[in-house]
Amino acid sequence: MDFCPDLLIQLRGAKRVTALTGAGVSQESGLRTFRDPQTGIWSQHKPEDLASPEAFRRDPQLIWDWYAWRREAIKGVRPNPGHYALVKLSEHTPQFTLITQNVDGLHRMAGSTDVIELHGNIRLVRCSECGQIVENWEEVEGTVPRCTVCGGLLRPHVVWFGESLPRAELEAAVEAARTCDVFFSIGTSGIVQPAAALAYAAHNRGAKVVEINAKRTLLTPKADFVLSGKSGEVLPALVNAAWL
Ligand code: BV8
Ligand code: ZN
Repeated sequence: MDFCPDLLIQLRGAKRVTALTGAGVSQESGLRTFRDPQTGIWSQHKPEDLASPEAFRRDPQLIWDWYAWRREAIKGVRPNPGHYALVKLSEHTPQFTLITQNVDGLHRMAGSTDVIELHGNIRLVRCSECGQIVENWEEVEGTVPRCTVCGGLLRPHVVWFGESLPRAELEAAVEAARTCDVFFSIGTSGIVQPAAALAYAAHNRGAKVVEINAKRTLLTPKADFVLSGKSGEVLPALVNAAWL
């Protein structure tokens, strides 16, 4: 795979690199993206409709079961070469920030540290009343577990549509976008806000925006470098071309 020499020069000379990832970076690990049609009983639901506080209020069991199904789906799933290449990228750049919209935890599993999980992590749940975060809970078919502190219903520790992002994570993400030399947008359709605004924040501060995606997105016309392809193939090749 050949890369534009100017991109390699920008990358080798960058003091600060920030990367934002979406569902596409986990696609080669066997996980469906948000755009991919759901299967089975979930195929008649749009993810956006299920991932909302209103849906949970309306039918907590249905939403609990959807996340339990997704947790089952990620069991045994491993990071792919794209995740590992981002670990390598962090080792070659003086300052690197990884921001993800993914709730699958695969970046951490690949060895990335200080990952900003903007939309939470599906492997954790919290109380919908007192907010107590819980790592281990008893899964009983047909019931939504309750908080041992206040008895409230447990819910996935993720950000639902219509809910604000965790303040510290969002502020850190905006800061990393505004102060980087190179901003990578990897495997994201760039539709969901405010995550989708980060690339533009970086661009407006003079950073070089690099898009890695199997398809064109809303961001493509604005990107300085467009690497079309699968992130699990493009990222390792790029790191090799730049440093090895
Ligand atoms: C909020 C966790 C304050 C849950 C998720 C302004 C304008 C319009 C709408 C809004 C707006 N501001 C706020 C909104 C509303 C909303 C929003 O953006 N709606 C969209 C649908 C228009 N945003 C919110 O509600 C946010 N909260 O703003 O709070 C507020 C509140 C109320 C009103 C106003 C303001 C909260 C958003 C977070 C929601 N939670 N996830 C869960 O997972 O269950 S979002 C979820 O969907 C993911 O985390 C991710 O962010 C998004 C999916 O997007 P992608 O990751 O990009 O995945 P997608 O499938 O779309 O695309 C995959 C891409 O990969 C494709 O481009 C494909 O080509 C590519 N690809 C595939 N394979 C590969 C590949 N690329 C490379 N290699 C491959 N192998
Ligand atoms: Zn509670």
